[in-house]
Amino acid sequence: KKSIEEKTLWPDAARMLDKAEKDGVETAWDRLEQQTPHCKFCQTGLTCRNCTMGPCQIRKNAPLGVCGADADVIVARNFGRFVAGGSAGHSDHGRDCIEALHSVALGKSTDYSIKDEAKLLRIARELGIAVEGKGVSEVALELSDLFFADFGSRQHEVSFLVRVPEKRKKLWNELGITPRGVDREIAEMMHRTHMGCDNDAPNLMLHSARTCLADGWAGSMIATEISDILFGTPKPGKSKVNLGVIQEDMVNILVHGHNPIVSEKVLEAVNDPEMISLAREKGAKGINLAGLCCTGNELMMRQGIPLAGNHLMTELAIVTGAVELIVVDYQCIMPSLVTAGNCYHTKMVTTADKARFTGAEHVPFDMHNASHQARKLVQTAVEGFSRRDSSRVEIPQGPMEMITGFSNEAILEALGGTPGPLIEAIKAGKIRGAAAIVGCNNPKYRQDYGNVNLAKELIKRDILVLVTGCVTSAVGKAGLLMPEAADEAGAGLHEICKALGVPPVLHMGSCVDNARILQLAGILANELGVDISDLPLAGSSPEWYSEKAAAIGTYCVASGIFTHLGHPPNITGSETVTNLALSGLESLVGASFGIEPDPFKAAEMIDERITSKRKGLGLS
Ligand code: NFS
Ligand code: SF4
Repeated sequence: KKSIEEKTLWPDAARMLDKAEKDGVETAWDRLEQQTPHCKFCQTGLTCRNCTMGPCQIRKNAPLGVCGADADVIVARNFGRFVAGGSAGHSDHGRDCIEALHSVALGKSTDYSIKDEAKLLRIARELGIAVEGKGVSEVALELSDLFFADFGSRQHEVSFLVRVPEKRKKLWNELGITPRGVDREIAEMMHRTHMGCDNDAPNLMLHSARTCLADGWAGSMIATEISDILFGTPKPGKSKVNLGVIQEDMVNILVHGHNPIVSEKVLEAVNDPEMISLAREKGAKGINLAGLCCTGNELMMRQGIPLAGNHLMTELAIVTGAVELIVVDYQCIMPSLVTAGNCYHTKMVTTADKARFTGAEHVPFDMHNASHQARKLVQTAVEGFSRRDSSRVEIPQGPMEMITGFSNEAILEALGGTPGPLIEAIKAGKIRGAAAIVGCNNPKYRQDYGNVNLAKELIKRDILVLVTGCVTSAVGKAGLLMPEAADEAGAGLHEICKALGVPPVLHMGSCVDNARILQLAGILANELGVDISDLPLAGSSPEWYSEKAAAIGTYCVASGIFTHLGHPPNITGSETVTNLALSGLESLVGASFGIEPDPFKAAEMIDERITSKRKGLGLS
């Protein structure tokens, strides 16, 4: 049995794990213990359930499934479906954003509006839409139509490939992995992995790459750009992170999930004076909103709303006993939250028809009722305040301060409008390169140990760190998102951070916002006239768990960026697939995966990569 110390890096988590045990609340760590050891066949990818002649398991004395599929085919098929699931998640979120923009453009929704017209026009122009003489709604309509088309089957390539360097596009064309349409690539993956279709592991892996490229350069990128258009492009600002952002004397509402389409409306309702006076009538000082996971990142980036924590903090936030309401939309929401909530007075409300949780109340949100529904929710929360049992409340104190809001627009502005100064700093070796640390928590690791230590090691080596998703909370709690953290950086990075007044670790948003990092890589490559794979860049997901994280890793590699993972996906049962992932992809797309659970060794691995890329560019 793991000690609390072995489960997490954090005092706030440790206190709540202790309380959970006393209160009889089961957590992911407990259930992991019950599930260990895991099935070895599934862990290595050697189980196939794709038809009823099976299920089949590949063993020494049974090397082929009933249909004749071998280990390579089964592993590659399983991986293909895995990343198709992740790509579908990000992209269906993107589709919901398009629907919002579309209904605003048609004047059908008064619940949403266009907050950043300049960005709308800029993107429309970038994608070849003539904007002169047109009204904002007309442009928004044409842009949403174009994005809808990016999900279909009639385009030869998704629109945002205009951001991809020519060399990379040529390479994708030659390999036959140019992403054509988001839904098309995902559906084709389901088709290819039906029994008796694509039975060549490398060919399946190429389509995995294509599916994930459709996620990164379309589904996710569309989600990010429309969210900026509807809710504002992030600018640097202050916020706070850890469970201490939950307030004892206030009504506490947590938003969890992914799409700002829901959480932004909850924020509006929380700020409604009528709601606040209702809360005061009930004896609370006011209404406090905090975020969890990615939708927390969305609200933090644009509105500075504090973050209560990441993936493994979601159950523990409820254990404070001070949360009246947890509002969720979709993805990464543990079904156990309903049960945890029932141990206290915490109500869980679902908002998406495609993500219902047995035992939770369902208050469906759509484009035409969001403001109304959000007010209803906030009212429910306020009413819940009187049911709080103060003898069971325990909130860890002392939230950490952090700086958020580094969209590409904000980064370029900080640099004086062009990427030139960043490139100069890279050339001079003051910034030796950049690494994006992204993704999740996984109870198989000591929570955030890998996320935090990798970031610390990289900044020491003058490697600028960019973070999104659940790594945000990790590095934020460690103080690395403050300008003062520059003191922990190497001399070169320290100098640049001090000059610009920025932290050595930049918060760039939620997981779909990894698209911002792709865009930045494209900008830098184009500026230098090279391919993305020539740049001193790396990606990393030390504690990943989800299908989405695997999709991100895959589009990162397929875009030419070496990507470290703390542990491999379930592919090790096939030597062909494993070798392809770890080295074979290098000759195809100019990047591959690296696996290393130890963050100090991983830093070494990333450093080596960045050094060799610098050499390739003729830099010392
Ligand atoms: Ni990303 Fe967001 Fe967190 Fe992992 Fe889940 S919230 S989309 S998948 S757990 S980083
Ligand atoms: Fe078995 Fe082949 Fe069916 Fe998979 S597709 S379950 S390997 S028979």
